[in-house]
Amino acid sequence: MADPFYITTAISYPNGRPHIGHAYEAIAADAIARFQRQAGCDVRFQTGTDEHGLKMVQAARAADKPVAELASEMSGLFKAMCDDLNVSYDRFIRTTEPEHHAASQALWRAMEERGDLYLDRYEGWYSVRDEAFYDEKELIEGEGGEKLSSQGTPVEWTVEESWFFRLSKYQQPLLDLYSSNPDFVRPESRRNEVMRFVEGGLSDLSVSRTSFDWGVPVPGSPGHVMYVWVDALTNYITGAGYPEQGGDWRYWPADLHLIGKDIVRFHTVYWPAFLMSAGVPTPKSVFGHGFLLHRGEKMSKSLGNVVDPADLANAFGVDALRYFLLREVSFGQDGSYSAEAIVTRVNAELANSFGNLAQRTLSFIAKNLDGELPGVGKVGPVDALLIEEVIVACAGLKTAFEDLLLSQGVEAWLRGVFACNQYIDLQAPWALRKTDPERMHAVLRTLVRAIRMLAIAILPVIPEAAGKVLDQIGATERDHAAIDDESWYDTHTATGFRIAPPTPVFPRLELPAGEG
Ligand code: ME8
Repeated sequence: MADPFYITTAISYPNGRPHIGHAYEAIAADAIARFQRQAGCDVRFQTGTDEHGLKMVQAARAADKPVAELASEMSGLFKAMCDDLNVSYDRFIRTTEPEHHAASQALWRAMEERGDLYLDRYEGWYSVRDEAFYDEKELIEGEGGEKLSSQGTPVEWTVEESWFFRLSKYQQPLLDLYSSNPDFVRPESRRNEVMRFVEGGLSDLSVSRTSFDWGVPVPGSPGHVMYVWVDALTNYITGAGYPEQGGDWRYWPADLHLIGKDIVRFHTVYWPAFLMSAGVPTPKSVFGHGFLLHRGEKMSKSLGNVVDPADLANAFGVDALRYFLLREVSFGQDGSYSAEAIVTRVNAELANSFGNLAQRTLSFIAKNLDGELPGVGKVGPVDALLIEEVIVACAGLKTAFEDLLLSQGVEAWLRGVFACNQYIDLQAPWALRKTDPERMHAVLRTLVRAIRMLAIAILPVIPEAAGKVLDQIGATERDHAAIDDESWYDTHTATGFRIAPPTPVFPRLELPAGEG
């Protein structure tokens, strides 16, 4: 049986339309999921929407709609975004599903049985924007002297009867978890932040609300709904079948929760503590990616720079957007995007480099060899050298992706593409056509082999375009293991496959009117 690999994104608040930050997270998770499938894992990839909480109630009030209606409408847009961006999720979960309510209540009961939940009164600061409680010592002063959370969001003094979770009890177990599993929080900078936070001591956490009823009811406690983060985090085990320990439970513990840097504390402090309390294994790793900025600025409705990912995908193409985001941003750090940056990078690296390589090679074969795959020909030492460089480039991508160094992985791959372009310029098959057709065959054959390897390696990033290149050369095996399959070419030639005149897979992009 293939090894299971369970990857999740955060589940988004459907209180508004998806933005490019959501698209970024979904695309990154998708590239990792596709990569692990190619490596032969039994991948389970979950994404979805986080539909409860006061923030949703307030958004619905502002939109003058029932909250369930707003949630359904916006959740549909998040799902459509994933579909449009070729995000290959296995499950799109909504926290309003009955199955998720049952899982959340089961987790609650398990924590209660452990003696970790007690009823008390909550008095303190709450930020609706973050759906988070803050200690007095974490607050900062706003420009008008008002109190703000450490994230700069408004806070309200809240007094309610509430259930509490004994988070304080888990300080040492959490510190033990971080030291026994250094990959539990990544990247390193986030791990240090979290450890410092936990070392500073943990207060018990208010985990229920009575001031509204849009949430998962607390079992046996009428009038209380769960604090939205309790049920939100539970989505990850709902997706593995909790509380049943049947077939899907093999995916748990998750291999990777991919989330943004703003919600690392919820995933690396509260979540493992809830799980330990309930006697459920903790996830293997949480990775907090950086934020995507628009021309270096934070996106906000007031600045009017919130970009709909569908507009970017329409303007530049899905694969161009995916490539740009994964290549441009060093994974784990903040990154910036703009129309010019997308156009420049995609034209340089896809259209002019990989695209041009495939286009020149395949159209030359279609035109001059009637599409027939070239035979061995007159082999030279440079041919084996090129193949070696391409193998190293593809292996570089693989090692980097295993460590979630996505941008470095694409960079390693590009070195292989550049090597091919240099080779084609130096070997000049078009000149050999008249002078040395046998040598031309060897050169073209080497190029087709190299193009196939490069296309397989880059599939997780640009699945549609790389898939088309592979279709054009008739390559059907697309797993990682197939990259090194040296017999492929000969077996394939024997089928009599012919390359048809190719249509370019990576058109050159133009800056839309009014941009730049
Ligand atoms: O936080 N760049 O939902 P959300 C990159 N429901 N990523 C960004 C971003 C940006 N500019 N803005 C947001 C929530 N994100 C909770 C999660 S999980 C059990 C519950 C990321 O809709 C953000 O960091 O506010 C988070 O990982 C995801 O988008 C959803 O954010």
